Amino acid sequence: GGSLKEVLAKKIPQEREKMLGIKCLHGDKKLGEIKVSNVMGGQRGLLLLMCDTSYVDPNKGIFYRGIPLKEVCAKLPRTQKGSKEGTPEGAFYLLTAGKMPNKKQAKAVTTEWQKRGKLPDYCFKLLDSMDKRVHPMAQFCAASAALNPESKFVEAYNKGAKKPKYWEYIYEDSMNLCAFLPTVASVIYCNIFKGGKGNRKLDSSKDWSDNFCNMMGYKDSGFVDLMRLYLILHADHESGNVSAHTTQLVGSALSDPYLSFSAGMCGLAGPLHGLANQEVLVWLDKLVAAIGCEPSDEQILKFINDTLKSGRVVPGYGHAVLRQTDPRFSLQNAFAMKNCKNDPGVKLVTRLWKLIPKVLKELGKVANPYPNVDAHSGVLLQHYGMNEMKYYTVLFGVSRALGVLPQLIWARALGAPIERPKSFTTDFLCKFLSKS
Ligand code: AMX
Repeated sequence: GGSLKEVLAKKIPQEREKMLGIKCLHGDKKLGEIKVSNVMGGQRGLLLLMCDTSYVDPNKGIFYRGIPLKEVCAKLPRTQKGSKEGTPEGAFYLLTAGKMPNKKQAKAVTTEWQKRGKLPDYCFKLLDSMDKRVHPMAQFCAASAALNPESKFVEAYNKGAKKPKYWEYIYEDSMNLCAFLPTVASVIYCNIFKGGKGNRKLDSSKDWSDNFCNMMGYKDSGFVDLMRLYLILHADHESGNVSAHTTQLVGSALSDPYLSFSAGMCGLAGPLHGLANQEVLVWLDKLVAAIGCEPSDEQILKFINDTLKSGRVVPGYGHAVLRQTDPRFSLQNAFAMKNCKNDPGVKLVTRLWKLIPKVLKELGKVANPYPNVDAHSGVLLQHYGMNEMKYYTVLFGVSRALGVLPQLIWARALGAPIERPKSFTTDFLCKFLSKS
């Protein structure tokens, strides 16, 4: 059989054996040393986590299951009539199974999510009762956690399911959660920004992205294709980032996927993580207000220097790992060049790409002067009329499910234990240092 679950059922025993072998044969080998600065610096630079769904190479960019992101986008099967993009469902298959799906396999995920997507009434009630001042991300986290009565894992665990079987229930929960997310996210959007109006029913002729856009009130097929691309690009980024790692950490306590994902999303809501995409638009709005939509190079350079002089960073530029233009930026720009190259925001972002790296390089301290994913996403969403910046991180969150949930399935499949790093007191450190 070729269903995703069957592919997993075949692959998991092999991977288990491989891991066990590595652990038995090489468990004592050293991967590096721990410096005080690593510990005091947010664990930066330590090889502490294993993650096979994706990998970020400083120079070569982002890989999903070993395939460069650009190639992922090019090769994902086009399952929707008239669409020029692959589907996020296909990306989920790739990240979970470790293999590029064929058209039938990608389509099968779409069909499964249509079937599983009927959101329980109590979740609608919860969302409808939310005060509009509760941030869209806080609503998203609350609803994700509140879906936990749906958990097949909890049910099986309480009935005494055995550890080697855990992944099957985590898989079921992950599939159901993905299926629920477009409805959850679109209800939040419509409740906050459209006075509660909007369609709440999944249409079985539409894929995951099309249903999501449709329920938010967007019918333009160009916007749906943008959403497909957006949801593919933001899905996975190794396992050390805050949202992925939090999901893993909470999942390691055997909290169910609804709770684990919700915890990860609480982290995504921070301004140093998922919230950064709205900062870029705020800055671009200021730029346009100060020097207009088609400023000269000199005017732009002066504006950038003023930003830096005021002690602020240029938002959308730089990265903790990447040392080249973020492929997610390039892929969005390629989409923009094909679909809306005359949009004033797109033109401005494209011009800035030519100007900002030079300025940042001259500072001499910026490790990566090139644009990241957030430098582009906002102007594209605005092109199609989605102006509610406060909502953008929810789109990121819906996408991130496609990465962190496969990571969770695999963690249980491989029997990853509860995470529990050891901490030490400052006193201990001082005594240790005085001896060394
Ligand atoms: N503009 C101005 N200065 C910058 C800069 C930028 N875009 N990026 C880095 N620098 C500065 C840093 O502030 C730091 O200065 P300091 O020593 O005076 O404090 C110096 O360059 C060295 O920093 P770094 O090693 O290059 O970056 P980092 O790994 O510490 O941080 C990041 C990475 C993304 C937080 C940083 O580049 C930044 O603040 N960028 C702007 C904000 C942004 O775009 N965030 C979104 C990140 C993408 C994402 O993950 N969602």
